[in-house]
Amino acid sequence: MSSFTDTIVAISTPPGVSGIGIVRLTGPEALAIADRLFAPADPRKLPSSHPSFTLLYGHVVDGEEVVDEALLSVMRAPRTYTTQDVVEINCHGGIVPLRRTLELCLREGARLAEPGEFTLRAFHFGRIDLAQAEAAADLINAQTAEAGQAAVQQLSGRLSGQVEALRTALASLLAHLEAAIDFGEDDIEALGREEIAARLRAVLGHVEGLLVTAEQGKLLRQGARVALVGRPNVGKSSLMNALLGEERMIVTPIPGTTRDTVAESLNIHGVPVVLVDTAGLREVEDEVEQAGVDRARQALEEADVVLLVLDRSVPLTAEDRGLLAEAGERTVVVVNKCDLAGAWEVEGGTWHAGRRGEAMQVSAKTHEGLDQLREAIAERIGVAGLRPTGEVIVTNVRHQQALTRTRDAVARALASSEAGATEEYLAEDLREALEALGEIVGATSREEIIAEVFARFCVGK
Ligand SMILES: Nc1nc2c(ncn2[C@@H]2O[C@H](COP(=O)(O)OP(=O)(O)OP(=O)(O)O)[C@@H](O)[C@H]2O)c(=O)[nH]1
Ligand SMILES: [Mg+2]
Repeated sequence: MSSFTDTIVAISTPPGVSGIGIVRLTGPEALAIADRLFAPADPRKLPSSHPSFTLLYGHVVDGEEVVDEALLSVMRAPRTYTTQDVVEINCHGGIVPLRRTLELCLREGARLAEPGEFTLRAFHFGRIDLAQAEAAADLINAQTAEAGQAAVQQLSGRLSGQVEALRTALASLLAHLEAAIDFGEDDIEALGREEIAARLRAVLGHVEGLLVTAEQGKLLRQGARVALVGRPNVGKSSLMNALLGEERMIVTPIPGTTRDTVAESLNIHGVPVVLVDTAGLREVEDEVEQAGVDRARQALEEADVVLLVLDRSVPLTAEDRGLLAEAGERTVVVVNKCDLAGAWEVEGGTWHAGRRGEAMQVSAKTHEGLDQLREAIAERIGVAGLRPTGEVIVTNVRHQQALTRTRDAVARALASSEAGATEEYLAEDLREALEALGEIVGATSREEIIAEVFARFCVGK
């Protein structure tokens, strides 16, 4: 992915059958290549002589043979996605017309684009910074509207703007310190210690504020895993169906119905939640069921939140008590079948099994208590403190790590400054903070970081 001067091509729409599909070209030869494989309906209107940001109607042709009827978008440098000439060929969205059009572009001199290479060019030519490039991938991969909003904010440069403001503040402070080091404090108008500390504190506060949003960002990006566990027949699969709003799982009165773990996604207040139904936990001889029980145990280990399901209509068993005894921070106790007469009591929202704890009373059958259960899950995964969409949220682990390094370096500088250390000490920490901030927007990123970022992209973006 080193050359930016050749012309690249990719199918930008997903494989499969659709109304239209787009073959996208960018680079110095994009228009010339389009001229050779496109026969405009009006022969005087060649792509290369066509004005920017217009559509051209005609046919993709291989010599005499018509490959497809198509609309061509002509976008001329420099105000394009990549800043180079871009041609998008809107074909019919089938595998054959798209592949043949792609092959014609390759034959006429284009090179197959690597994943993310269009966006890499936008970054390389300075139209967007690294954080904005990552936001393009995040937007494509967003699974909820809220995650999409966070990506849009970042794509528009709002996070980058804040990072740049921090870099400017630190760079100006560093310039003062370096001047003081070079010329001595007497010769220049040196900043007082108080002023330096105040400026460092302001930067630190801002960085910490951004880091607080990273927890929320992690939720929007990765979501949370919620496992339904319990002994057989308590209604785990019924609850799974009720929460999903569809009859996804087989439900029967026979204990041991679910044999494997099954994961489905659910949107809770904008956070993508993966809900995992599991085989009922019990001692078994059956080899198949045992394998299911092992998987259920594993799902329990991996979950961010564990819904421990109990059946109120029959007395608690030794298995229930055993699971209750294991209940930890991540566990929400769910007492199901509360539409039936209770065989044991849940008093004042607590369960009694040697220990006390909060319990949610629900019915998978009547859906009673399901809203409260959703809220309890939301609270456990930390959705409660979500910021309104539209604010800048740090959603990227790479950014979070760079901000953490920035925070540590600025905190060290602040401590040195308060301890009366020399300018050299302070300057060293500020340089590190600047370096870390620069990595977010790509100003100081090494090649490997950049390559890693773009490897996450799909082909054609
Ligand atoms: N009345 C009533 N019956 C329920 C409720 N939830 C589940 N059931 C019934 O309980 C039985 C077992 O339900 P499942 O959802 O298959 O239970 P499970 O925990 O997934 O069981 P395994 O897959 O065997 O571990 C079925 O007959 C359900 O119809 C409920 O809230 N009220
Ligand atoms: Mg089941």
